[in-house]
Formats: sequence, C-alpha cells, structure tokens
Amino acid sequence: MTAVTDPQAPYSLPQEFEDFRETIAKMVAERVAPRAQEIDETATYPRDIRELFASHDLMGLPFDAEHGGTGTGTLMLNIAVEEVAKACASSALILMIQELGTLPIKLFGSDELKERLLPRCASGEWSPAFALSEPEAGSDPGGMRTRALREGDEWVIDGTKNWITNLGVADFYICFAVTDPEAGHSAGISAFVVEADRPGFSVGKLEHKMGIRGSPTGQPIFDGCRVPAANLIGEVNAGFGVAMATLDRSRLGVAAQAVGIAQGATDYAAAYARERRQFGKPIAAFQGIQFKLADMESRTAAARELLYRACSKVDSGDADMGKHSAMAKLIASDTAMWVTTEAVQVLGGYGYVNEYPVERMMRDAKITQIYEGTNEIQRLVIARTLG
Ligand code: COS
Repeated sequence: MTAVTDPQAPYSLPQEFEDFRETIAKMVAERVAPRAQEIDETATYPRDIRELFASHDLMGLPFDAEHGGTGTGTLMLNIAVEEVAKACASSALILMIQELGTLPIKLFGSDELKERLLPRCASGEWSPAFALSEPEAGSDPGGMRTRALREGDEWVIDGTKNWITNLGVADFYICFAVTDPEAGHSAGISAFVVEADRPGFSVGKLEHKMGIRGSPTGQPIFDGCRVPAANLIGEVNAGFGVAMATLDRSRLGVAAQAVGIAQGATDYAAAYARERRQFGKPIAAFQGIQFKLADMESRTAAARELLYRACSKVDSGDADMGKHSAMAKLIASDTAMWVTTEAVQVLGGYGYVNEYPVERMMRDAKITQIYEGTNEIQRLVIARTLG
C-alpha cells in the first residue's frame, strides 16, 4: 500500500479554494446582498453587479488563461456561483451564462472564433446567450424547427427560439439550427455564432417570470439573418453533440446555483429562528424547528458533495462527467426547492412576504428544477448510463 502523508488531503478542498470562497463571500455580503431584493422587485438586469464581477476577475472564471481567463477550472467557477447565489440567484446567473454561452466555442470553435470572442467575454465586456430551446422544442431540442441555409459564403438563419437567458443583453447568441432537414431527428443540426447587431436578428417577447427576475429571458428572432461561414461552430450537422457536450458541463452551474440558494435559505432561517421568540423562548429552542434546520443543512451539504465531485470529473475530463453533472443538478435543485419551502415555513407569515428574502429564494429555486434540462430529463440521462 502507498504511504498517505496527509489523510485529510484527498477529501478536502485545497486551501486556495477556501480562501477564494472567503473573498467572494465578503464581496457578496458587501455588494450583492444589499441589491438582491431590488433586483427581484424591479426585474432589472444588474449591470453594476456584472461590472463588479468583471472588476474582481470573476467573469474570467470560465476561461483558460490563453483566452484572458483565470484558467482555474470548473470547481473554482462553481464555488463563485454558489457564493453569489446564496444572496442573489439572478446575479449568479450572470456567471453561469458566461460559461453556458461560451462552452460551445471553447469546446468546438475554430481558433479564429476563440480569439474573436472568448477574451471579450473573459474581461466581462461581452456576454453571450445559448439559443437552443424553441416554443415547440424544449426537452426535445432534436425536434427544433429553426433552419439555416447555406448561400455562398454565408448561412441564412430563420426561426424563433424560446426561454433564452440574456435576451437583449447578449452581444452574441449561440444559435442551433437545422442544416440538413433530411438527416432525421437531432442529426442535421449545426451551431452558429450570431452577433446581436446582425440584420435579421431581433429581440422578441420578454417573459415575466416567477423567479430569477433580474435576468432577462425570452424569444430571440432570426429572420433571414445572415452570418459568415466562419461563424459555424465545429462541423456542419454536428451541432446536437455541441449542445449536449455543453450541457454536460454547464448543468453544474445550475447545481451550484441551487446549492447556494439552499444554503442562503438555511442560514437565513437559522438566524431568524434564534431571534424570533414565541411562547417565551426563541423558536430555535423547539425541536420542531431544530429538526427542520438540521435536515436543511444536511441535505444541502450532501448536494454540495455531489456538486464538487462532479466538478472534479469535468476538470479531469472523465468520460462519465455527464452522468455526474446530471446527478448533481437533479439532487441540488430538488434540495433547493425543498429547503427553501421549509425556510418559508420556519419564518411563517414573515416567510410569505417580500420584506424577507426566503420567498424570493423559493421562487428562484423553482427554475433550477427546470432549466438546462428538466429534472425528468436528468433522470433520463442518468438512467441511460445504467445499462
Ligand atoms: N455528448 C455528446 N453527444 C451526445 C450526448 C452527449 N452528452 N448525448 C447524446 N449525444 C449524441 C448521441 O451520441 C447521438 O449521436 P449519434 O446519432 O451520432 O450517435 C445524438 O447526440 C443524439 O442522441 P440521442 O438519440 O440520445 O438524442 P435524444 O433526442 O434522444 O435526446 C436528451 C437526448 C433527451 C438527453 C436531450 O434531448 C436533452 O438533453 N434534452 C434536454 C435539453 C435541455 O437541456 N434543454 C435546456 C436548454 S438550455 S436552458
């Protein structure tokens, strides 16, 4: 047997990750938490928070050093997402989308596309969007209707996407479109970069949402929108694989957001229970409340373990990363929904009003069970690996 010098080391986060978490937590407490309620109430995209992230180099977290990023990997990125989501899930989405909308380029793009787009995203100057879903193609993106036709050195894109994060804010959209209608379900799809200032691109309906209200979501419209052949990502007709490989990694962002929301709700409910007095003592003295808080803390800790393990799978390029990110996303999002509902219960009537943050957390938690693949789709992805 090989000698083990530090028995703790294989199963604890390196100190630099803990230090990083502490720095982010401090910034979040000072600058993000005080803005969270207003961002939700006014449903406005917090540009100031994005600038704050850029000034702290956080927008560079999803990128390699050669493209102006921090080169620090998925785990570091998702620790940041988690810490921000503790206070404001909409702000966490700013970091998540920076990864989701650039992974297709990072994984499959030409050197020219990488050099053209990634450094501007790493600096925070630009932000992307990932346009896969359509009104008639949500869980089943292989059935999309958006088309792209080759004309000379250009592609002409026609179609409408749906539920697209960063609508109207994004500088470019990763648009998936059918390029070979004869190829059959999911086979003849390609991925393109469409800059927001291309003629034929427009911002359609923006949604009024239950949660993550500080992040604009809606329908980008591509109407005879022309992009140069150089804007194709990867091979023609290989776009479905681009989308799937992206989601295998980006779903960890959703898991991190969910863990953050759950921890934020647990911390708030625990502090509240120490202060709130009924029947002559703090409600934290009652076992009914203690058991709730203990379960909230434990389930969140379990979800976090799964998340970090899946991050390390992605960072080491393990073949089963997709299964692990689906498991992390599934468990973390179900945990966030359960924990935030319990947090509202701990606060009682105060939990139900927006003077307190837990009703926002409960509304924000719901989307984590839906986007980047519903939890039913995650179960499908996991089940398929079981043989
Ligand atoms: N990585 C790379 N390639 C993959 C892949 C992955 N994780 N999963 C599937 N593929 C490939 C398959 O290998 C197959 O290629 P070949 O035909 O060359 O073998 C192709 O993609 C089609 O795969 P499959 O038949 O499994 O596709 P399905 O239409 O059955 O869809 C699910 C599979 C349901 C998993 C997929 O549609 C999905 O993830 N849906 C949810 C979409 C989603 O998350 N939407 C949210 C949008 S972002 S908010």
